[in-house]
Amino acid sequence: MRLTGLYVITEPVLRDPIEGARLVLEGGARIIQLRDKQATTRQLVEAGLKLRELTRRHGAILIVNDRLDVALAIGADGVHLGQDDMPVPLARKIAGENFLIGVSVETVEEARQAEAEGAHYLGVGPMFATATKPDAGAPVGPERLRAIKQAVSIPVFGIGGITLENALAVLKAGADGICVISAIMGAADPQEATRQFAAMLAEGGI
Ligand code: 3NM
Repeated sequence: MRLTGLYVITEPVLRDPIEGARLVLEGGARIIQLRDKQATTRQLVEAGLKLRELTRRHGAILIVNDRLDVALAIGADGVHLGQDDMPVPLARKIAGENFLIGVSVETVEEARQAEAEGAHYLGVGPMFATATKPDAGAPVGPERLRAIKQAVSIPVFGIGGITLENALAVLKAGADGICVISAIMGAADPQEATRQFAAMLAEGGI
């Protein structure tokens, strides 16, 4: 599984997750995360099963945000955990060796710890100001990503406020990929936005 490049996250406030995922998969995205902070467990499972079918058809990786139980139940490839979610060693114990575990980090210390505990990749953010996650801290910027990238050997993704205009700065800081919500799910044409981000990543050598 290739854990680099464009990583697109769903946001139901901006676009229906299934429709959004279909568009970005058709645009070439190969890593999708199901994220819906408002959904009931039942709704998450229903959306997750549909996304599983869709991502499998496109040969794409499916990650579920926060919820290891839902990720396992729908046959996702992995789970993405925040600092207040299930600790990585326990998630690993439940999910087994091959299940992908991504972790949100803000500092070099958190990054080192996540790697030592067995995370497969890191999300570092917020890179820039973002309205999508109101409880996100102050932007840490691409320089923090650079420091984290130098401290760990697992793939590092930048997240938060990333647009076509500022993505290159994140890549130049050493990111293996970028996570995007609003600049794609909130775009008039998510499929075209995905293509533009893919071209940008290619320009950044990813
Ligand atoms: N996590 P947008 S920032 C889900 O910093 C999420 O960990 C963040 O959305 C973090 O691309 C963020 O619209 C929101 O800014 C990303």
